[in-house]
Amino acid sequence: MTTVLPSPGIGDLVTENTHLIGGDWVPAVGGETIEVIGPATTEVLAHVPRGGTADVDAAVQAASAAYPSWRDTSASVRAELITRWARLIQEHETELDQLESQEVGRPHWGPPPMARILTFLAGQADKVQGVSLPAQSPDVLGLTLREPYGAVGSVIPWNAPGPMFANDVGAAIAAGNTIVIKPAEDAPLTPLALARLAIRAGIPAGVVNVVTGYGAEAGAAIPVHPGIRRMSFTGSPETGSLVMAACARNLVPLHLELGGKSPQVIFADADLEAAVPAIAQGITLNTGQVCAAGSRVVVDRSVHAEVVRRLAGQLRQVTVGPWHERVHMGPLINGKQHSRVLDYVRLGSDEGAELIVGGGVPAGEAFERGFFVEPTLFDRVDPGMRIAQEEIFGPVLSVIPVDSEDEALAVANGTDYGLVASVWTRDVGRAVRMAKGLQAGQVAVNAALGAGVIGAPFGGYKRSGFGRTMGADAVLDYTQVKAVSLRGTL
Ligand code: TXE
Repeated sequence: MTTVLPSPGIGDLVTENTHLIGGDWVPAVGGETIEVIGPATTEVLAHVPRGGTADVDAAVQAASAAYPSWRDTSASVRAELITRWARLIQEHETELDQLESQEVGRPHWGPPPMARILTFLAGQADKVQGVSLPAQSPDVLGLTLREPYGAVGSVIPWNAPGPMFANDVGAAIAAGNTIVIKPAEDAPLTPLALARLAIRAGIPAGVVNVVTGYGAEAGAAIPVHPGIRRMSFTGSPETGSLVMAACARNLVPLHLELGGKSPQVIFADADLEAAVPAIAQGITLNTGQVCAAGSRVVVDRSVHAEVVRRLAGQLRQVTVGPWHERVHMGPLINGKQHSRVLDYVRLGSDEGAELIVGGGVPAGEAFERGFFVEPTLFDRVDPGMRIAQEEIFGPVLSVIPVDSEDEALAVANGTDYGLVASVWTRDVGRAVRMAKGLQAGQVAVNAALGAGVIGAPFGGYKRSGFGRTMGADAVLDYTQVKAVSLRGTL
């Protein structure tokens, strides 16, 4: 394992101290900046503007001014521009991968998915359709139009800044909206680089605006701005509830993508050779900082000991370290998340769960700086424990033994969250019952969560949020329906 972080720099897609408003790369109105820290080394990677209310106001004005012409641009031209953007991203994929690796701290994991996401969304732009409606009289034509909202707002988190940016911006502008988006203060560089490529692709000035800054400043200014017609937020339930309250002021429609406590249910007849590596990967990917992370293993008691033995073996093999191809798992994003995850690990032991693997900071000089934690496995977790109920957002896996299918379903559904779930069984009848019974926006059967399905809508049940990203539904979510009745003279 290499423990030296390569220093590729931030590349030339990002110009320090500027964000994008109306096609111009400008500093914050207040002139202040924020340091972006690499979580593997705690070194400053770059500075970005500390935007606030005035910057958001300028961005919303630019988005509102650009809206009529973008709305009226033919859907196939919008699709072509977004496709060109996707191609440019592909041409710069190594640079983008390095940039995101550095600011999030994750290891290199192959070409980033932004080009694929945008190619899919571009293909939806000219498939936004209304319907024709029966009319009471022969001289009346009834139909629906699906129209964009106007200037929309978005706040995204730091765990996957590139894909989050592509998902939200791509869907919004494919549908004909213009957007003001605030990336997380911890990871704004990949979004700024993607925005630069959007401009290079020929997407007109003002269609995509990026305001960097802190959540309580730039973030909070977006949903309350009277020019914002629709809002999208991805992040914690606590902040989601603040954004929802802010949207209530101007009655702005909202799409919320919050966290998860996703169950992975293993029955006695499961293929453990397939299930266990997928589950280990599901909790160590991006150091567990994935809203869909499968953080609870709900396992039939008859195979429980074997599953724990195998999971422990898998997690012990996970190599932890700074950015490098051969490292499986990088650091957590910042000091706050580091303390949060280590506090949850202590809490798990205090609550009486059995610590099987990990539980601390890896030993060695390479880990003295940076926000590293070990992959951690708790066994004999009671479903009521806080470590089984609350999103930890780190590589901490809880195993909960159960005695029946009914109990497995009750435990799997027994949290406030409902983002994704997986089931491992060879019994088709049981697979069908579980797929229907699980309260989650996505269910995978005998497959890793998501399982590489293209165009699957993604979003939550219960307190994991509402609205969908990623599929064709994401573009439709960025439209509103108008019913038109047209009377002609006979
Ligand atoms: O999230 P916040 P944090 C969960 C995860 C994590 C916890 C805390 O459990 O441990 O949240 O992370 C912006 N108005 N998720 O504190 O605060 C902020 O600048 C408007 C799950 O980083 O939700 C950032 O851009 N915006 C999640 C974004 O909100 C505000 C991903 C997310 O930050 C704001 C991230 C405000 N008042 C964390 N305050 C997922 N679902 O994937 C902050 N922000």
